[in-house]
Amino acid sequence: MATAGKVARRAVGDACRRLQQQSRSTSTLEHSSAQSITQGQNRVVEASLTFIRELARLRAEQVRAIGGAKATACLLGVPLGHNSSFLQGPAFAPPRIREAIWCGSTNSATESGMDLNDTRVMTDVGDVPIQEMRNCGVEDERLMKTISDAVKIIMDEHPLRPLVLGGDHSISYPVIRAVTEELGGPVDILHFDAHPDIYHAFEGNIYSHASGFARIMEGGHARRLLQVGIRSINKEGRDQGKKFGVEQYEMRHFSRDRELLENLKLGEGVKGVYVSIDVDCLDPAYAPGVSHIEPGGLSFRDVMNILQNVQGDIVGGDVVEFNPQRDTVDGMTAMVAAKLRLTKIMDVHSGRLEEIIPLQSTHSTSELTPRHWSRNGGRAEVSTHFDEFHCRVLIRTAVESLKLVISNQAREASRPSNAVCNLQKRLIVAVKCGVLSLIRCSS
Ligand SMILES: [Mn+2]
Repeated sequence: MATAGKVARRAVGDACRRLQQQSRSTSTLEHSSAQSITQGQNRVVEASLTFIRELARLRAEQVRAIGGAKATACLLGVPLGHNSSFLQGPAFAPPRIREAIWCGSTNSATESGMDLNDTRVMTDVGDVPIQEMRNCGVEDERLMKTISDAVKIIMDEHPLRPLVLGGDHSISYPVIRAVTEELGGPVDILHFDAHPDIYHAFEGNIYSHASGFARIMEGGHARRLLQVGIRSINKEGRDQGKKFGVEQYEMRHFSRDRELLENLKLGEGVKGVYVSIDVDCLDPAYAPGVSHIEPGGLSFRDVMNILQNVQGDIVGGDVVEFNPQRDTVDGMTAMVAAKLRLTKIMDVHSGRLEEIIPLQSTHSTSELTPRHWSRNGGRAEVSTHFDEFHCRVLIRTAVESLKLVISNQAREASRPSNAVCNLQKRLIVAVKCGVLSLIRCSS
């Protein structure tokens, strides 16, 4: 199992190298360059999906081996920001949200008692390599299809269900399209947002983050679309909403609608419920790290109460539009994004609490997650329980944290504080230990 990921990763590297070589030689082979570039792009896309497929298989095998899970939330990062109409920072969000999930400042329990260290509650297959594909000239329609394919790959692996970390809101369309195609029918969509995102096209872009729900409704992917938190809506937004029969709950009426929204029963007679959370649904006081700051929004508690009370089978979800470039230095919005996606979505994904067989404390495949490491200040023992995937997650998390620390230092252009130095040292230790463990896993 450990070598499958390695083979896939090597395939991605080889495909990229071949494409680069091809690109270099196009000047001498102009007549065939377009064709060979297309072939190269095909290989890069296929290699990217192969890596996600192998990871999904591995994670699902682990979950099934432990047993007891009816559904497991499977994180999939989609670092795509170029369909934003204003800032493109959401492309950098997925690693920041993962960092917040495993941050040692909070424990790993959800409010309703699920433990995120239980791999049956939440697992992760990494990111769709959006920027790498764009660097190879892969265009939007193909990118959108690749996102859909990645979601289908996850859904093919029982009991995984996709929980997508954006990215800007344009990614919800390919994700929801994949979910409904895979399930064979429409879903009910619970959509939290300051904006309805339902322009026919925004500035000529039909894939704009402001147009995703027009594509979703045109495609017949939703029976009901409930938009909650709306407070930045113009005539076109209202007209389009009427045209598609969207239920738009505007913030100006929130106190009136609160009871209804806290008692939603969705997904009956269709294939389930999909939850799409644009972080800007929250008032910027709770989540300043968004591209479009709209005062007068929901509180974190408001969103939690609606999510925790919704009745229905949640078949997938996304958290989008977190922009780390506008967050506070201590990552306040990253934590909000992390916590938002760890509530009701998680709990339903993992089946009812009583359907989970409690793990023996001596037999936890995930007892040495990055969270465990940060709790021990990076001094955790290297255990044979440490599988390849956890090593990779650990290394990635540590490297990303290190980058953040270094970039913060550079930005501040001042002497780093002792706290920052200590964090840096711990992260370097974590990276080294992670690499060592990886070597041990592979051998
Ligand atoms: Mn929005």
